Amino acid sequence: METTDLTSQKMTFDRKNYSDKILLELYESLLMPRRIEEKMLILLRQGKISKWFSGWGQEAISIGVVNALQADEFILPMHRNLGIFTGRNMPLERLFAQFQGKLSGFTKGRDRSFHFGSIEHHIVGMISHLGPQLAIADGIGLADKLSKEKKVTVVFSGDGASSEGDFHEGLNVAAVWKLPVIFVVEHNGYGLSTPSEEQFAFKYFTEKGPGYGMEAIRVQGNNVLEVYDQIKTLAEDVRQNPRPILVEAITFRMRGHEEASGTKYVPKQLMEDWAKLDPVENYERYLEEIGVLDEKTKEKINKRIKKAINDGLDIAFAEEAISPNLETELEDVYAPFSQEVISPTLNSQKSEKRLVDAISDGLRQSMEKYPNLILMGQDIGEYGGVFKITDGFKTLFGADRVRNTPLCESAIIGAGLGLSIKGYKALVEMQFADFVSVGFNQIVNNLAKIHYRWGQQADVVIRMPTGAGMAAGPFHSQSNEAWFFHTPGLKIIYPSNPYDAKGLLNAALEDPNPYLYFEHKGMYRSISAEIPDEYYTVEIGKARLAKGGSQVSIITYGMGVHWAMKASEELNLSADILDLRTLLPWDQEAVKATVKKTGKVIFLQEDCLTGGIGAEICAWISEHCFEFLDAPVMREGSLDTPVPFAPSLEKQFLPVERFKEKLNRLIEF
Ligand SMILES: Cc1ncc(C[n+]2csc(CCOP(=O)(O)OP(=O)(O)O)c2C)c(N)n1
Repeated sequence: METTDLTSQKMTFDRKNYSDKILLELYESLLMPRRIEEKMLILLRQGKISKWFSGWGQEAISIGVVNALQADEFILPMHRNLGIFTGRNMPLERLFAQFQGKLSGFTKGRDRSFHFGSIEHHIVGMISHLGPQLAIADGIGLADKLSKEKKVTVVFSGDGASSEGDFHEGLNVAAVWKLPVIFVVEHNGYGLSTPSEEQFAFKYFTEKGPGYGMEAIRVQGNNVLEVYDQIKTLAEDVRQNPRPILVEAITFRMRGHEEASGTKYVPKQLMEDWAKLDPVENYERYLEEIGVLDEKTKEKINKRIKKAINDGLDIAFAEEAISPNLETELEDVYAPFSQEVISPTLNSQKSEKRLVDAISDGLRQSMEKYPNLILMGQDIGEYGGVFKITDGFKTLFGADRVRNTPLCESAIIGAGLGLSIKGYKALVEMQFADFVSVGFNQIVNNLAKIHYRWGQQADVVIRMPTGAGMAAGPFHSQSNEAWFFHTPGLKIIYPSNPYDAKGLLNAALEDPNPYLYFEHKGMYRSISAEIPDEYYTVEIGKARLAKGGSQVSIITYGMGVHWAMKASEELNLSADILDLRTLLPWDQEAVKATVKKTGKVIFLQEDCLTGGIGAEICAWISEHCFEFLDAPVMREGSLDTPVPFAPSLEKQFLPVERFKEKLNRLIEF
């Protein structure tokens, strides 16, 4: 749409059967974010706050929405939705403390402005990346639908953010799964300096809804009564008949993207036209015209608001700046969880299981143990997953809990977080670990950071079929554990045998923190062992001595354990082989113990050498175990190239032969 078309709306109000009381409540609710913003703009000029994202002129959308929903229905706002926060009656002193980075703010000074959520207020705040919000709303909507809660969730997006892939994925999943989610697009003409016509080539978002198989309506975003009435009506309908709806709210961004960036690029006339459509002034005039608002009431309301703002600011300003506490900062990265390892009973029944069966067995038992555990992944339903881990699960647990998903890794991981927010557990299967690259943002920015930022757990496990050796080429063979190893807030496990595979998966599903669970495709059907039939867990963060020896320490994980065993046998070595099992957090004690024992250490990984897990652990050994070393710390890994397809090239890529040579060198040192 040409941005100039946006003003074509006429501001007419229709009170329908709404009482004077409701009309006045909406007025007071609408006035609050405007008055706060006036104050914030002054504080910004005085250098008392550092940044401000203005919602000036767009307040009617937030206020219409927040008042139309029930207090326990989730709203997922963006950066111009102050009215959602005030409309949910958040204590203003906490809100202001949040803006100032104070301890009593919602993120304890760890994140800025509107980047926070509050379960108490049923608000899930954004991360800077904008689009990932939509999938979280899908997860919340899915939880409501599964629990038959008859609730609706509202998520916001700007018109600019609608160009992100996450927007498409979020809407598509909601449409396919008929989720009770209202997607409100605030069509405000610009995304930073980019006008709508440079952002997308359609006119109205209402054209998009039907393309997704979704109803879509357009509202005058500056008309609080219209937004309120439309959302209220839709919400009542969606609660009874769960489905997604796209609501396009036409409005305009009256100030800069953030205050420092200004509005020079916006035609002056456009600003003037839109100023006439100011949501606060027009609604106020309407209420006066119909005799609902008089001077005395107006004064009373304004006084009340002013006092609330000033009181809140006094408290927030009086609070001292945070004095950092190292322990709390580190502790809050993860949700509190203390694992109680469940060991198998002494004479437990055992059966021979391949790695693939062990994973499937653990998953099935966890599904039985946790009725709130939901599986999601491509082709995991009827088809049983491409590696058949979930074969028969749909019959056992039903299609609600074993969910075939569209092809959209980002939305499904985000939906997992949404489920977690509603008290569910989610397990997401990547068809191949390689495809996690298109869900990367949700993992490293949402799942990993949410507990540290505002104390929300992300009870999500992501299964990662990984590894090379099957001539599957660069996109079905990668070892990508190191992509995540560097991200605080995640836990990473990588079993090398059926016993650990089952026990570690069960353990990960018990823990409310986000996990990446790597399973080597090459071991699925080639490695088997007798393992207990009953449910058990393996300790997270604890390495396993795969073989005891005295000449040399080989520290490794996954397929590396099998290569190390074979090499030490072939070379007739007495090697101490340490299987890390958990990569994050890794077992420093066990690493130190083996180095101390042999004085010679080599790290082996299937992943490319540069920047891998070995790089970190070898650096740590050099720093912390220097006095025990009789030789340089060595490491071997795959070549620093993509994983090649042809078997001869792949053989050269993998570290097996180079490792043996290096091991010999180390022994002879
Ligand atoms: C993935 C990503 N790319 C770029 C940005 C920088 N950025 C922040 S807001 C914004 C414009 C968003 O426009 P829109 O969605 O229309 O929302 P509006 O600011 O107009 O309310 C941009 C480019 C970002 N936050 N995230």
